[in-house]
Amino acid sequence: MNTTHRDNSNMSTRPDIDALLINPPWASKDENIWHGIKGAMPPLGLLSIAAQAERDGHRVRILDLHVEQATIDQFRNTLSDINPRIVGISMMTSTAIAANRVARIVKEIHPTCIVVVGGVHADALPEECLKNNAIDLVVRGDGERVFSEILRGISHTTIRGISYRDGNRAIHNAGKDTIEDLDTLAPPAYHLVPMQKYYPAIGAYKRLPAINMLMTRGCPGKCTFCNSAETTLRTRSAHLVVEEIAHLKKTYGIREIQFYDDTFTVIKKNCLEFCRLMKERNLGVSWTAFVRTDCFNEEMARAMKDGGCHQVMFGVESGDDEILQNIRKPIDKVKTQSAIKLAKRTGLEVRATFMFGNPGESKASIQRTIDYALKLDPDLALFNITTPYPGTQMFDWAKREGYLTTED
Ligand code: B12
Ligand code: SF4
Repeated sequence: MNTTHRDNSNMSTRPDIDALLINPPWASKDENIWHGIKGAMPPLGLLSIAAQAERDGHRVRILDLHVEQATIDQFRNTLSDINPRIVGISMMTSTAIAANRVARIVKEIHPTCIVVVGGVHADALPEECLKNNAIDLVVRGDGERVFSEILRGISHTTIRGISYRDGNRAIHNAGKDTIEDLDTLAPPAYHLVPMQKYYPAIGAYKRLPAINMLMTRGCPGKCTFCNSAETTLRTRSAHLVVEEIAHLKKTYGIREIQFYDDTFTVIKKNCLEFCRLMKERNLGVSWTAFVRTDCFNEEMARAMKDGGCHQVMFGVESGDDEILQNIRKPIDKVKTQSAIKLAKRTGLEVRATFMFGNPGESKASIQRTIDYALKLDPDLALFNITTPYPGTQMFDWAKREGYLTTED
């Protein structure tokens, strides 16, 4: 990131780029602390939107404020050096405060620039986003085609899945975009981010440099705590994903991929084809993936291992049957136990995640989860406190029942 200060007044009024896409920092609540947590992976949503915009002939830049660990002053200076026509900001619930702040700084420096937000938080709470006057448009759903339409100058009043202000009123255009054929998308614009600066969280990788990828989007699961519940499941073709891995290896020396698909094995045929191709190409790239214990069997485990997978992560959540029912993830505990045994027997390292504090939780059910975790004996066990995120069934329930003490 350019840290030299430039005088704003020298700037031409003609936009010098079409779109600036910003990944906000993982800021803490403290207004004075811009950065909270460390560890960073490329923002795949923005990379995909940028790739589509470039394919359409637009000039695009990405500012990943998280990986750059930029101070607010550095961000202001960089922004003063660029004159974008449109700024797009990504928003998860955990980055919403920072994203709102980024939007205000953008408007302060470039008052005529159109500010667009998208991402899972914006999708869940568009009305709340529009309360920030620095935000002009909210995109719900997949962003590639919709952002492209905004860039092409199509009126936002006619684009599906956009929310905007009309006077003091929030207008929500019907529908939202879901890209059915993921193979039509341009490969993520990795060249627009500082690839050498990314590094994954501890415990998840074996080799560096490592990077995140997705083969599928969406999940048929119905879990009440999860933003992916009941989304539309789609997949990229296995051979295109393998080509992309070969490109990442050749261009950036990538030696490990972390697949962040909600359930990597859910489209069995494509997953097996991916494993076969990885074995055949022998790229020397290892990988990890998230799997549901009821979407895993001997054939899959063996194929994954042979294809270079070294770790699988299972979301076990609870050792209490009633809680598993309550959160709408009623996977048979015997099935979970045998899936974990099978993975270990095949030589795959097992990460298992658990939750405390789901509806119906008691001291006894927490103990049952701890006992169950010990019995399952994964290589790594992670315990999290349930958080009702906006956009989930659990959030709606907690709000309705008056259980939310804060919506921050
Ligand atoms: C990878 C990932 C991570 C990585 C982030 C690395 C990175 N740079 O991507 C890591 C492991 C670090 C992570 C951490 C966390 N994560 Co996470 N993560 C994911 C995951 C699995 C994939 C994200 C992804 O790449 N998707 C693929 C891309 C293509 O989709 P996308 O990002 O949504 O972008 C599309 C649209 O949203 C939209 N869009 C996005 N941004 C923008 C911007 C504009 C301008 C426009 C127009 C459109 C647009 O267009 C994009 C392309 O179609 C999602 C689940 C999921 N399946 O999406 C959870 C998810 C985003 N994570 C979640 C959570 C809860 C967390 C944590 C809070 C967990 C925790 N307790 O610590 C932390 C928060 C970290 C932080 N930032 O503070 C929740 C978010 C819920 C919410 N309401 O915000 C999700 C949705 C999981 C879930 N299913 O519930 N996460
Ligand atoms: S928790 Fe896992 S299985 Fe359940 S909806 Fe989310 S991604 Fe799907």
